[in-house]
Amino acid sequence: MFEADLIPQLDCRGRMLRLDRVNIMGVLNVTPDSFSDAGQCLSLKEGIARAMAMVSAGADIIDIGGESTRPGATAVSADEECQRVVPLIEALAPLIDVPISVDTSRPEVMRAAVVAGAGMINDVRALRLPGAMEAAAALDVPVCLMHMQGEPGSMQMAPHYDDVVGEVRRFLADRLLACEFAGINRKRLLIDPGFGFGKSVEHNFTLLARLAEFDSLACPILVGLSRKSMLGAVTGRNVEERMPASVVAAVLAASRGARIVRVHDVAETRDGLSVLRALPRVDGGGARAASARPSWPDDE
Ligand code: PT1
Repeated sequence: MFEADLIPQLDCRGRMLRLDRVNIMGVLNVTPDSFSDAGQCLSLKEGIARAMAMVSAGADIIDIGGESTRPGATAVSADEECQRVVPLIEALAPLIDVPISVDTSRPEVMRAAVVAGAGMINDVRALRLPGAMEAAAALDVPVCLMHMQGEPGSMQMAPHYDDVVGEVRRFLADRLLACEFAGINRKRLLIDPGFGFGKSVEHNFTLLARLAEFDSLACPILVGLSRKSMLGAVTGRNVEERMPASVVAAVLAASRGARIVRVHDVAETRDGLSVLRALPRVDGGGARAASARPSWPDDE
């Protein structure tokens, strides 16, 4: 058997994502509210340049989204969403070696994006929109299932949980089962607790502290903490000043088992993860020490 066969990895339409280490997912939003050039969308040229810069800085996957899902965001039409992401994916795919994921909940966008060259689906609605489950199953690419309470327009109004970790875990376990029932192999599924999606600051930090409890779902964990308001709440920083807190949050998530960190600041996150990676394994520390950091390929 070849050594590569022993390394757990995700096949993103021929582009591999290794799961024996922490991967950096670089965020590329193609929404007018993300990059405000007086309401203009990110130009194709600029999108390609940003994606290639993130790959050069160490991104292992690029996540492209055409609909903002941040708190209070308003929905766009499927046509508009396609027009934003498809030309960029088409132009970018031949220029980079790393996989591209499409951040969408709509089946028509999933199909068009995968035809254009995307190798993974990142769905903040966990394939709950009509037709999304069937589309993802037919496309046969890895899918990230994220937890969200409510919808982006209203999710931050009154988030409530009796047991946030238990409820998010239960939701993800149910979605994993629904996917398997629809014919999606569990080996192709990732889970994400959905930081900032219908959660109070306290809910978010409880999920981060107890991220390792999602290990029992036996799927790689993806997290997005970068620049989020939960970091603003504890630092008092505006969104453009949250890079250091974001790097710390990404490293904390990785130390608790996250395999993919979705970030804006790729180079800085890479440095932070290098520090985590430098920690030798400590014997005799019991379960805490064992889970303090993920295993790395160069350990053996
Ligand atoms: C995420 C994520 C995402 N986040 C996945 N996809 C966003 N899988 C978009 C705030 O509180 O965490 N995981 N796609 C961006 N969403 C938000 C949410 C941005 C909350 C900001 C906030 O500031």
